Amino acid sequence: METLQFFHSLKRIAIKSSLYVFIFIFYTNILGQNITITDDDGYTPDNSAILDVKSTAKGLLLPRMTSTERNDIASPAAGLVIFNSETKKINYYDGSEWLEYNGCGFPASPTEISGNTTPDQYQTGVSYSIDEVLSADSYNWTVPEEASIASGQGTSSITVDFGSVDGNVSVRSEKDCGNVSVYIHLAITLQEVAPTCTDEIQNGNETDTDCGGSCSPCGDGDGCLLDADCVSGSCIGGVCQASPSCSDGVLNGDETDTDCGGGSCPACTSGQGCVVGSDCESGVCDGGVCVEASCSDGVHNGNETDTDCGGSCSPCGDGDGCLLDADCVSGVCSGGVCQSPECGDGVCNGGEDCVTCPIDCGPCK
Ligand SMILES: [Ca+2]
Ligand SMILES: [Ca+2]
Ligand SMILES: [Ca+2]
Ligand SMILES: [Ca+2]
Repeated sequence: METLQFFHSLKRIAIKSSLYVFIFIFYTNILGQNITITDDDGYTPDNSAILDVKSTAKGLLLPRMTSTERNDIASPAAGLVIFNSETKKINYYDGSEWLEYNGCGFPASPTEISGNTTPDQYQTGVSYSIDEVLSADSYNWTVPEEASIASGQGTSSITVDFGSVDGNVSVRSEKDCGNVSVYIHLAITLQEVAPTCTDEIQNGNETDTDCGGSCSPCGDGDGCLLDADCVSGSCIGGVCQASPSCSDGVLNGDETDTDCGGGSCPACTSGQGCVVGSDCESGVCDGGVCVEASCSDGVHNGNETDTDCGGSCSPCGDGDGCLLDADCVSGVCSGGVCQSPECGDGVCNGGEDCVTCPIDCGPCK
């Protein structure tokens, strides 16, 4: 019966105050207690509302009273709401005291964004600004994909570093209490620029910023697709590897074993890997392994002064290389070459004897 009483009292009030406002109360199902007050006779009440007040031309007027009048309300219900005519704020009773609904209004939207709508792709430091909005505490900006706000977020002007994607520069006003305005937008159409190897952007067919592809090769650690994209000549897993060196402790470059062999590192010692004899200190690569120098390997190696002779091998023949007289069969090393025996060379050699060459071999006794 309360619903019907409510209906009758509302109807009385409405008819008294205005002939133009219709009140429709739906109480076909009293148990549902679904009540609508509206000036739109085509309106269907929302089922979720026990009381649905609908108008596009008028508001809902709360009881207006002073703080004293408010405080005189006996046993106010939690949730009771009034408009405080002194503070001009909506007050509500939380069950134990009257509180003021936060007076934080919604800030107005900025009116217009000023700035370049056609900057170049990847252009940096492009400025955008708005006029300050009096009711705003700060501003939130958004920028197109790939772009970033270089400075000024929160303020009325920003600088933007663009990527290659068009989009909107947008901004809204915000209040410290969390209330925000709607965004306004400025459409940005980026202008294409031809890639260069000096524009500090990875573009064109570059594999990293300004290198690789048709630019000069990239340094260690840069991106790559092919070995040729790298200064080191080594692209593994899309990354330029460190340039091989003969001291990096890694078998790389054209080395035949770790840090030796190949065309640019020192020769390998015996037991290390090799491809050709020149990869080895001994000059002898046997089955992919460097072997020790010997006096019979057909290679000038070890301390030999010529191939397989001199040094700790047997002396060398005439015309072979030598360091000492002892490196030579003739016993005479001159100018790095073993000399043929001669009478008068100071050595009794070449079949000389006291008869044929007493000057070298001494007088016969
Ligand atoms: Ca570039
Ligand atoms: Ca190495
Ligand atoms: Ca030898
Ligand atoms: Ca002689």
